[in-house]
Amino acid sequence: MKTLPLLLLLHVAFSSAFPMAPGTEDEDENIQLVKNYLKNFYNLETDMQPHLKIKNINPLTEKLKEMQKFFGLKVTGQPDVDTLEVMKKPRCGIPDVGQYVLTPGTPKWERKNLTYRIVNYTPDMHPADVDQAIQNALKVWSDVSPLTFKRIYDGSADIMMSFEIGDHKDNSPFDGPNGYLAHAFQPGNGLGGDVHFDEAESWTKGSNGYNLFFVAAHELGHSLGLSHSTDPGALMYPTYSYMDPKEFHLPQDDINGIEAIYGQSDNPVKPTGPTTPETCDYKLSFDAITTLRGELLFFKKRYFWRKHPQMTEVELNFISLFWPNLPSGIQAAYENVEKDQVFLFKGNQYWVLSGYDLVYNQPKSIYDFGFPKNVKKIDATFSDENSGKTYFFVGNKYWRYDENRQSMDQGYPKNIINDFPGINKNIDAVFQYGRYIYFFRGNRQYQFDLNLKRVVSVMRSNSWFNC
Ligand SMILES: *[C@@H]1O[C@H](CO)[C@@H](O)[C@H](O)[C@H]1NC(C)=O
Ligand SMILES: [Ca+2]
Ligand SMILES: [Zn+2]
Ligand SMILES: [Zn+2]
Repeated sequence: MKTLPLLLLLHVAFSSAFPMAPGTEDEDENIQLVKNYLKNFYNLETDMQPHLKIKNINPLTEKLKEMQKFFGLKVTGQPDVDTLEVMKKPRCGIPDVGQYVLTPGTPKWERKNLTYRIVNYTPDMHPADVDQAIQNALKVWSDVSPLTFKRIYDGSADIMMSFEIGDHKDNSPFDGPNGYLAHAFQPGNGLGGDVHFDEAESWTKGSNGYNLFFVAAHELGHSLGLSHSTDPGALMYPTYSYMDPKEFHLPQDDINGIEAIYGQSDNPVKPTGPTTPETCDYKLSFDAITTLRGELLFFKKRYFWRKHPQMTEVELNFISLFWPNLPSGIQAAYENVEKDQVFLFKGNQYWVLSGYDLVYNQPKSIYDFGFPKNVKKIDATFSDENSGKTYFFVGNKYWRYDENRQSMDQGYPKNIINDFPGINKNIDAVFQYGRYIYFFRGNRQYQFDLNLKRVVSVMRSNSWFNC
């Protein structure tokens, strides 16, 4: 597992999120993984003598529950498939013991003018790119706080940043490739504020290996006094995720954290950042929805929810975690079940998944489908499994495409209202499930019967999430 590249690792994760047949994983290896993880990140005492165990309380189960609660997993106290999957993700080396955004005891810097020093470089990157990544990571925090960072080239800085290998004499040895990527110390003298990167990783300025900017920005959060956040969209979430650094905006959860310690930035415009959508928010709306091999994928901004209609669990993920080359803000999506392909649309471009894999990294043009040039984007789309016809909704009109002939049917576009009575213009998302078509607009969902040609039920958009 450890030597697999990130993408492969995540693909394994994707296909195993739902219960698998028992005995397909090495039991002993999993138990060791669980023990090590809980020891490292949840203070599990593994050398406790059996006779000292408190009756009826299994510390392993209790710590496991704590970990499951932190990650928003089902709290079972059992090392189930979902739990093992989270434990296998590359992550920051700092424990998750803090329940709150601030480090317990709220350590902080008493000065606002801090210094930093880049002690050494990694051979993986050009030194100028390392400097740039670190500078950008510091800017993430100075933009939203009264803190300033001045670089010094020798002597002792508040924040000493270095690449280290294995045991580097601070009681937190690194573990070779993957696993722990880096760690940092809370504000204070000596090691306080320092950031260490595991030199065994492959550091990059792009999406291969680990992006130094993201890891540095996260670790600097610890240097300034922040702990791990339970918000899966936060920079201070403990596991690594990649997105295009140019598209990165510090999430609101992290802004709230740093402001709670140091107050607001001196900038007259109050900084704000993206918030993570809440699964059970009754106002929740979606950008696009599609089926994929029996599951439902609900897209919104940088995120998507994954739901198996027969399972109660819902998973919120970053789009970029599974498909680094897909943009955020997917506007429409459909599945061609017969070909095992999913088509994802944004603006006048589309991407194709074959199963779970992106077929080409470069998008294609929607005009391939036969749209006229005045169509600039697709609002929503679904493909009718039975007829092999794909429906594209744009404003108050719809087009119908024949998947077998690979061309638009004659006589389109038509008015949506005439053929889908009760469905209005500007649809957010649509998908087919069983004999019904589900249309989404804002926080409303319209269950449409294709045979009866009418809406049979109106529900909240997130009715699929068992809220
Ligand atoms: C930070 O500012 C204080 C007050 O202006 C000054 O005394 C101190 O020398 C500065 N420290 C650094 C490291 O620049
Ligand atoms: Ca490592
Ligand atoms: Zn961390
Ligand atoms: Zn260290």
